[in-house]
Amino acid sequence: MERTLVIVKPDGVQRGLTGEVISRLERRGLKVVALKMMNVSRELAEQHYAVHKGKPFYDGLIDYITSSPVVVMIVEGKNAIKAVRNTVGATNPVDAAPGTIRGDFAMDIGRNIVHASDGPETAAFETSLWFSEDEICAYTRNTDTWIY
Ligand code: RTP
Ligand code: MG
Repeated sequence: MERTLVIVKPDGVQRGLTGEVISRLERRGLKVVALKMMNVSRELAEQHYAVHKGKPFYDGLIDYITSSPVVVMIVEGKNAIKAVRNTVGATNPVDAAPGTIRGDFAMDIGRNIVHASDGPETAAFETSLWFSEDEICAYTRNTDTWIY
């Protein structure tokens, strides 16, 4: 089982798409094991987006992610990192396939609704950056054997 970090970004929360995002992940068969709403401090935003420091869009990205509350969660499943990235769709919504979250609900690369970890190292770093161990629930659902 893999765990990955998913954030419903400020535009997703403001547009009332939090439930839609969670619902799509849950219906796919992924399991939410941690979940909270929060305001993002600049310090946390800068740690989360450290790899993008110095890029032209960095300052705007930090302003955006700290502008209004986010809903952040850890999602678990077999190959969860890849499964979530594929459900979210391409970074630029105009390139995202219809049927993906970004392809169905977004228009602009700077307002693309969702963040999802892009690989195993990033997922490990991001899940521990946003959540403490005691905020994560390990549990069995009685539907799990119908998914795998
Ligand atoms: P995310 O990290 O949010 O899941 O998105 P991603 O992996 O698909 O994209 P990434 O390359 O990590 O970029 C992080 C976020 O920065 C914004 N961005 N703007 N050229 C631009 O204006 C530009 N490029 C990236 C997007 O909000 C992207 O999700
Ligand atoms: Mg990324």
